[in-house]
Amino acid sequence: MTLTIGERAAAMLAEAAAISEPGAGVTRLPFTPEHARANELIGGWMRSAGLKTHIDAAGTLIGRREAATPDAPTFLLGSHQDSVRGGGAYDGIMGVLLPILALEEFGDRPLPFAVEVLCFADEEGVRFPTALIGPRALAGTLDRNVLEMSDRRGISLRDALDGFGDPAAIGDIARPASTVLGYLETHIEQGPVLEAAGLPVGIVTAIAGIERHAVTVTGRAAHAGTAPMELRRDALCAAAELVSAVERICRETDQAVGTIGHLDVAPNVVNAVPAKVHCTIELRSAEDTIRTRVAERVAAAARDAAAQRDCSWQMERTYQQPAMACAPRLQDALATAIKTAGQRPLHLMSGATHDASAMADLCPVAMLFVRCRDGVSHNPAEYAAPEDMERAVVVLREFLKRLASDEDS
Ligand code: HGY
Ligand code: MN
Ligand code: MN
Repeated sequence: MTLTIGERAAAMLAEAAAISEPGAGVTRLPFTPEHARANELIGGWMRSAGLKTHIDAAGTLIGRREAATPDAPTFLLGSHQDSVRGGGAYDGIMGVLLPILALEEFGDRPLPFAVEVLCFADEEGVRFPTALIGPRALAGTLDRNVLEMSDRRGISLRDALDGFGDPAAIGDIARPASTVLGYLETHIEQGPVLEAAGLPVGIVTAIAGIERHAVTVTGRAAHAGTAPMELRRDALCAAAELVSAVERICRETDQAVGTIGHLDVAPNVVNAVPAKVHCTIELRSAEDTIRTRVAERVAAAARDAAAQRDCSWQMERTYQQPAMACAPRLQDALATAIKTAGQRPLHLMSGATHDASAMADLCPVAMLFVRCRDGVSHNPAEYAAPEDMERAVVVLREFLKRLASDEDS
């Protein structure tokens, strides 16, 4: 029985999803044995579609299709192979697979531009307190100091990358902007907008800006039974007030969201007043000025919460990327491709960040969103329907055909 393209995509993503650490959902972190096995599988997908594969110094798996003429520019597509812990089967990797399936249609018919499908190693920033080293290396914006950052086991990004790419050469792979036509990332929406509109695909207008802070609140451990309440320096109570403040400030600020995704308590035992809390604060907004203002208010809330309990506090920004607008010309080309594919174009903002955020420093970028069931993502229940994935492949094909006719003319 011949599978539809959507059914093939679903089966291939299910196979990829099985390449994971044990546990619910998909846990596939960068520069791990799971990543190596995923690269083998995805490299096979690329080669079956006629792409030549290699891994660049930043650990990006690249499938390349040459142009009709050797000095032609390249159009880039792709997304990331890694997941969050306990994530879904579509975030990232679907945006690597669908362009590969779209390219099958062209067989070995040369296009007036080369095409590369990029499979970035680390977009989520879960293992290391940084992310996007692949697109940043291509854009020439990578701060190589991040190679010294370590994961929770003390393994540096440099050492982890060594088995995949070439840390010493990571500064040499920046692409000249003149050689790149643009970058188009296909991604599950991770939100409810397309489902609410009854549409299978959408066009991203802009990607939210993001900043992450590492917060430490320090009080004093004490006996839970003998320490009077008024003499305590309870770090967790101070942190709890800060957590509530982040929620309150972001609820009352339009276009801002804030999350405390990680929190550790020490000594973390039932009968001791908490001495220290480490937590992360993440803020996002489509407007950078809004995000900056929220961060100021959050820092003031941390100061007050700590002062009221005679605790000290630190809040260090560990990551940030500005809000990024997608290229109007590529958005228009996507809209035309969507209409040609028989769908209604809908434009929407992305609250999630993506590899495209960093690729925008190299070339014009666009994103094609695919409907996400219940808007659920970063969760094992994440789901994109085979028929929606098929429609996205048709849109990608129409987009590349239109780009080719523009380039030819
Ligand atoms: O956090 C994000 O927005 C992306 O999924 N890494
Ligand atoms: Mn993603
Ligand atoms: Mn994600």
